[in-house]
Amino acid sequence: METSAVLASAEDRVVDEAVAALERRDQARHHASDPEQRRHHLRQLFRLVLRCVNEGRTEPIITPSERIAADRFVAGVDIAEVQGAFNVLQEALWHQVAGALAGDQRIEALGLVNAIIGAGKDALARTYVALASREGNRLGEQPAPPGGDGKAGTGGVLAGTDGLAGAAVRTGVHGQVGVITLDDQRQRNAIGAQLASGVVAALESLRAQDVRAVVLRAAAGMDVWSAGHNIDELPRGRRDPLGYNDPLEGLLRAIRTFPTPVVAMVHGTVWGGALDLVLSCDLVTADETASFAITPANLGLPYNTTGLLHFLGRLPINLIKEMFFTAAPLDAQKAKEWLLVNHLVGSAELEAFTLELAAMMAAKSPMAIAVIKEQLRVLSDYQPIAAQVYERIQGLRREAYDSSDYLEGLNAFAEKRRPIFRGI
Ligand code: KGA
Repeated sequence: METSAVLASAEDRVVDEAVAALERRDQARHHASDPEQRRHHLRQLFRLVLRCVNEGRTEPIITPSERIAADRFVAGVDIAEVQGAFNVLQEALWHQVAGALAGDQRIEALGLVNAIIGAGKDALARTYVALASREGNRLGEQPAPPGGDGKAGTGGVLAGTDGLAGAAVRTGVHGQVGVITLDDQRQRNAIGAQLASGVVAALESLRAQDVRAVVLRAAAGMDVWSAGHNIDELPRGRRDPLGYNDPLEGLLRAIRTFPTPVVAMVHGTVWGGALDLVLSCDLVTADETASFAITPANLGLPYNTTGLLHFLGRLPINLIKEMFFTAAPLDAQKAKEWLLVNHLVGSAELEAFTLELAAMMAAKSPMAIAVIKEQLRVLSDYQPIAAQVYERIQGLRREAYDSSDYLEGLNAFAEKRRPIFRGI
């Protein structure tokens, strides 16, 4: 069953559960509230989430969330109170999704719900912070302090929305440059539904703040820029591992269609689908610790056609073949020689250099840049292909992801051993 159908049929149940949760909270705090008004607000919020689910994007919740924040701010309602409605709705949605869907569908749906509510909460908090700073900080909080990514700058202050886009993703703003920091040390920034939706929400938040360029980086001190697709979240056969709705695929589209330049700033190692992410950014800066590997052959995973097109648009085919067939990391110097990296600079300079490069682009005409970026995307994606040819490719890929080799690749990773591939 589709996520939208599951949610559409659960509107009353979700709203009831969320209202009841808020009432329980109020009773515990001896607060009085108007249940009918609250039900009305939660129903509106639910319908916004449903619209986002139907459209497969988070944008429809952003402007209304900003409006909700502005209304409640003027009414003197505490931010925690307003965020509470989003939180209880999110929990009620999780319960519905978890009860009605299973396996990968459930993971995908939860990721989508998290991304949508996350984008709403982010918009809400951003509006509160902006209004509060105009009115002398009614939030009673300072904007989040600069993180490890905040020391070098372009003269601007890091107006932190740190932590709002999701636990493993932080955002900051230097002048007109947004910085998105991947910070999941535990799983080495492996890209699953949560991290991907966090980055998509961070992009939306930065777009609303009118940034003119974005830097995508790993947290300071990490040796791994990203370990690629979260292997634990890959489907175990009988299903395209990199289908259109895969969270990493959604993230790549969000970066590629984002209207400002996005610079991947690479310190550390890049693996598998994370290389697709780096190459989906508009420019790449790196230091000597950077290396780049594309590793589906280690997993027995047939890479998706869209992904191969991304590589074909960026790198020579002999390099693509060597990288895919050996799965061996390309070191920083070779990556520079093959033009995978625009600028290779020393570790000590990487952050300042990248922010300066981004600031240079941020000072140019945003309209011209957005249009040229979109033209280049459309032109480089343009690959007329007959339906029969595409279906043949899909058929070949299906044989590979239904094979015992693919399962062996996943099992070997989980069991921390070398895979034994039999080619069947
Ligand atoms: N997915 C899920 N969990 C991962 C992961 C991944 N891609 N990479 C690492 N982890 C987990 C790992 O299982 C371990 O969990 C923890 O992160 C730290 O990793 O603590 P646990 O529960 O055991 P580890 O290996 O101990 O860290 P390390 O020694 O610092 O080594 C880091 C690297 C990145 C070198 C190592 O973790 C690694 O080789 N990871 C897999 C890299 C990879 O092959 N990625 C490709 C994923 O596939 C992909 O993107 C696609 C779509 N593809 O290739 O086609």
